[in-house]
Amino acid sequence: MKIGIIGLPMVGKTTLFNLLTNSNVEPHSGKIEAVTAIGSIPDERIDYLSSLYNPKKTTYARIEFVDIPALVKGASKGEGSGNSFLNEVRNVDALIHVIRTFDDPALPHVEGDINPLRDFATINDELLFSDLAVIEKRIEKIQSSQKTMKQHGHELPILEKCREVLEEEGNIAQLDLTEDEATLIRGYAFFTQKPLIVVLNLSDDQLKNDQYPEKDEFEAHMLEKEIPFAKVSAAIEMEINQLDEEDKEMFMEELCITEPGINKIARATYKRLGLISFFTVGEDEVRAWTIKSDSPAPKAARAIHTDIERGFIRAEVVAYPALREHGSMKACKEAGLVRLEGKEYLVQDGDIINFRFNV
Ligand SMILES: Nc1nc2c(ncn2[C@@H]2O[C@H](COP(=O)(O)OP(=O)(O)OP(=O)(O)O)[C@@H](O)[C@H]2O)c(=O)[nH]1
Ligand SMILES: [Mg+2]
Repeated sequence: MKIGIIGLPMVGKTTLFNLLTNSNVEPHSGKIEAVTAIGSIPDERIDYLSSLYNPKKTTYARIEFVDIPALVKGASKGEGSGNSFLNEVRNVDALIHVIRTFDDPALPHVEGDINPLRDFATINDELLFSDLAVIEKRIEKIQSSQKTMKQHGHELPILEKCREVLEEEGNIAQLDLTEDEATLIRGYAFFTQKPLIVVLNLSDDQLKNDQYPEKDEFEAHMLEKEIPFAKVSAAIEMEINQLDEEDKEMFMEELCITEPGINKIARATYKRLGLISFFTVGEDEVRAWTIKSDSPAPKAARAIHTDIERGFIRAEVVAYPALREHGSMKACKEAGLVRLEGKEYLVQDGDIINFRFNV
């Protein structure tokens, strides 16, 4: 899975990217190319399983993040460096929009003051215009000759439907598409069709007091639009990460940071994308696997290897809380908590699974 990080200039995109992926990209380099790196999603359940099995290798769930250059108001009309680079990152599965609420006189906000709802709308418009530009270009191309009309004319109705909803300031995600229509436009990878998660970058004080400018207005809008949002303080967390464990805990407590920002972001992302984790355990490896929720057992097995899906016989399943409570697989077996599940079983978040298969 690949998630693009977008937002206005100087909001903390690169700082967040570094935090999420443990990278070291220089902040505010004014780069206009996208940078990609992989982040491990912390999971206490994996920590525990790893302490139990002492495996050679421990693998957390992974998400690929892309630090996308800043968008500015009017970029779609050529302002700043324009937004043509956006077309190079259309292949992301979801977008994180970073909005800044921290105020720093040394780093003025591009719009002069802090207003998260305005910034949300500015970026939304840029995504909308960028999709619109792709659609208009395509329609023009199709209509340019009889030959292209004959070959691609059937795409016009759905493209026009998309154009219409964008012109009314809606997004393509809200269209009720038939399967055929969805297939026809899949290749365009429209931004306004992608799941969106908002990350607010707060100052340490704002995070501690859960207060920032225009908070009520902003949060009401997010709830109304059903957009998940997470509040973090990227720069502070970066600093805390450099400390040793003891100091880390002390600072987190002092700043009322109950959990690292990446956990909040991962949770919002998994929820928005309808994802869950299941685990495999053993002396070689303890590992988290990410799948769509409501996946039947053979489909979940596919995340590991298609052979296991093909040769699926049964799944031996223990729920994580049961293992945590009883302390070993043996004790779970004795307590009758290891279930044998068949093809129809829908894998649950936190299931520890041993697949039996035969190919
Ligand atoms: N005070 C404060 N400064 C921050 C915070 N987050 C980031 N910054 C600072 O803001 C500046 C810009 O941060 P970046 O992470 O480079 O922001 P960006 O959005 O990637 O910026 P561009 O790529 O130039 O658009 C840096 O000097 C950061 O140290 C924060 O939470 N508080
Ligand atoms: Mg940056």
